[in-house]
Amino acid sequence: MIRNSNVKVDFTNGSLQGEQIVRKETRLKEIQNIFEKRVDESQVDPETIVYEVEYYSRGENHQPGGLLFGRSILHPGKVNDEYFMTKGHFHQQREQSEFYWGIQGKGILLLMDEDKNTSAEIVEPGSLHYIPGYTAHRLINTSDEVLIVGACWSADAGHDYDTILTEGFSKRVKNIDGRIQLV
Ligand code: PAN
Ligand code: ZN
Repeated sequence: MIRNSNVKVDFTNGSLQGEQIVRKETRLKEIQNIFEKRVDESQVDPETIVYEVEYYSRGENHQPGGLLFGRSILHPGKVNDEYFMTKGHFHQQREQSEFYWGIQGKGILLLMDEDKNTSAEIVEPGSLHYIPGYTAHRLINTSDEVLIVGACWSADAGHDYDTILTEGFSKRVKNIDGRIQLV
């Protein structure tokens, strides 16, 4: 029998429709400590949603050989001189790589290897980013509109957030005198 796929991707914004779509939102209060300076609650509400992730997962989630496909939506905003960004992580299985691609908006993909060498790539509609294994990755929205980024990664890659939470990235993207700078 020839049948329809049970999931659809809207390539204008990366949104997924269908079964087995996992969705998660992350609020500022959950990730306050990734920013260098304290969140000033008179400037930005800790309940603000910083980013949303959705991906197609066929139940073989943590099994070897599986793939996950999805998108991240990073909202515009700042905490002092830093832009809204994702927590960032190494994969639990360090050798696992990942593809990102820009769909909407503009931002930066910050990459850091295990020796803390950092590089940064501009993410914009049509840009494709290969994140090699052994490389931590974080998205930063440097614009005033939403940043949407597609992603495809190994289902068993896993996320190691602790290393970044304790050691951080060796560089930060900041708005200094109205300019985007890697410092
Ligand atoms: C992405 C990220 C997503 C959110 O799907 O998980 O952008 O970032 P954090 O996981 O760092 O909060 C990915 O890289 N998966 O492996
Ligand atoms: Zn990843």
